[in-house]
Amino acid sequence: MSDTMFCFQCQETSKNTGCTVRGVCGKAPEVAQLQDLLVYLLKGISFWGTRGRGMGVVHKDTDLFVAQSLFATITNANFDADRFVELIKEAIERREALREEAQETCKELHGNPCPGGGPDWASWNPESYDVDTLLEKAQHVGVMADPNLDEDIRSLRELITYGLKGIAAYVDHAYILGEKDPEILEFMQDMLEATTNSKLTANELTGLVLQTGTMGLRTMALLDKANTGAYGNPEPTEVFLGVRPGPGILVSGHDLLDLDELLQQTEGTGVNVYTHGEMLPSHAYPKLKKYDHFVGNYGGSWWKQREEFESFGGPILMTTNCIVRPKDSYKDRIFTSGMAGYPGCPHIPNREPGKQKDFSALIEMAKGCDEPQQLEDKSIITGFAHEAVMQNAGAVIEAVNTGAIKRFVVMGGCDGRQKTREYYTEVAEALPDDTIILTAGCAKYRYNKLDLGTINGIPRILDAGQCNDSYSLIRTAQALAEAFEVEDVNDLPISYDIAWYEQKAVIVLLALLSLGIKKIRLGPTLPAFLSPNVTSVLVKNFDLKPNGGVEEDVAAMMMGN
Ligand code: SF4
Ligand code: SF3
Repeated sequence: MSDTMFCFQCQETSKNTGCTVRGVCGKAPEVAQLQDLLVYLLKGISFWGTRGRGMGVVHKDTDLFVAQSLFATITNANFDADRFVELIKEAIERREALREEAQETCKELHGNPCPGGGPDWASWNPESYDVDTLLEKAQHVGVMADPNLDEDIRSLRELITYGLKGIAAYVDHAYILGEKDPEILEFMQDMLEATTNSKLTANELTGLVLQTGTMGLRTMALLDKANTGAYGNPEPTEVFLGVRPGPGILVSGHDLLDLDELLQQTEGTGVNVYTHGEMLPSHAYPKLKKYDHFVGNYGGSWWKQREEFESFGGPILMTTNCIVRPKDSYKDRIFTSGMAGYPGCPHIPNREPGKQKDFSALIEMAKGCDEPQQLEDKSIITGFAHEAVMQNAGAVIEAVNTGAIKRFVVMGGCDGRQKTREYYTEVAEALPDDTIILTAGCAKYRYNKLDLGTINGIPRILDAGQCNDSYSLIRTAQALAEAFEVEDVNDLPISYDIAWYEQKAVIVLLALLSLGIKKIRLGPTLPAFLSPNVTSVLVKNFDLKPNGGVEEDVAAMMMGN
């Protein structure tokens, strides 16, 4: 068993080449290796899933399981080795059930047990589920398992895989709220299968990258339907950043149903609920903001949690990424749910049919905890998702026509802890007063508390919501294109200065590229998993560029470059 690992899926990867000893995110080599093995086995499920589908053999729960398992491997979602052992075991059991039925059906249809036993990922069974046995196998299945693989092919395969991880997160959220689209799950398996196909050329894989972006957009649309269907269209809403007397529970991540059920279960208990990180935009949903004890947003971006969770004092629910290794001072107050996990922190079991998740452990703990210490007392505005922007479309269009608004700058994406991300604060400050920042995702925390004023009453920072609500930014761009009768969205006065960190930002980027959007600035570094040739293709076809200096980038964007 080796204690080395290789992971380069996120922006903070070591030396911008790859984490090989331990993740910069805190991921232990053992967890990284188990994640590699899980992804390998998901390709095995996809082998049988794609073949079985052609014969009418479909295991819907397994299709969703593939998405949920990929979701568990995104950056900062789940650090719990035991959980990955369970997922590996379930993956093999599900794959075997699918294989048996596919082979039997094939025999019935064609008279022979086609298509054979399949490749290793479709047929390997461990002697035991002992972690050492699994880790031994994991040594041979990771990103660098074949050192002779062409680096462009590896790059494109990983780009597709990371895009799929973003899709996985969003489709899981949609399914949780009852919005389903089996073709998305099928597509994920088609693409996982494609990443094992040695016949595919770099050109063909590039085509699949763009198809992944198109499916990413469809997934974000599905999640938008799920969120707005369940909770109404977000409304521009002032969110209080201070605290109220009384105990509180802090909710982070992206899962709105967890938040909804927690709000219902805390109503009338005297326990307040606060959001952290990517949960901030939930305050704009009519059916969530109605709760009086839903007090406000506490703190800032995910990477500040080591200080902010300590001062919060009460229990914290992490519904998805981003979890940072907790300090001992508050580790016993962290709970995880869904696909998130952290060793030693209690995990709230999934809901049983027709029932809610049981958050009583958090509520009881909150009653005995210190009250949150106030960090700030102002408020900020969120809730500028597509419907809210459409309702103000007249004012926006008039402001563009009169020259009051010269340019929109999309600055969505992820935040991260690297100091170089101060660039985004500086860009927000340096942009001229006649520009509007369109944002979504936790990238907003780099500038959402700045007082940038308004243009004709329109706030200069329009926050559409979580990273998945980048869909709203695309809808806004399309609506502007219609209003100004512009055929090509690239002709609009919109610039893109996107920050990325984890794989949900990868799918947002691919969605933008699939729409033909050009001249996107990406930072604070280009992904390590893009080989020089793949980068050149993106530069040539899409004019994708790394962000540069603040002044030069602002000047270039104002010139439409
Ligand atoms: Fe490194 Fe990012 Fe992978 Fe964590 S997720 S191990 S920081 S590349
Ligand atoms: Fe943020 Fe983790 Fe990506 Fe949802 S919370 S955008 S980084």
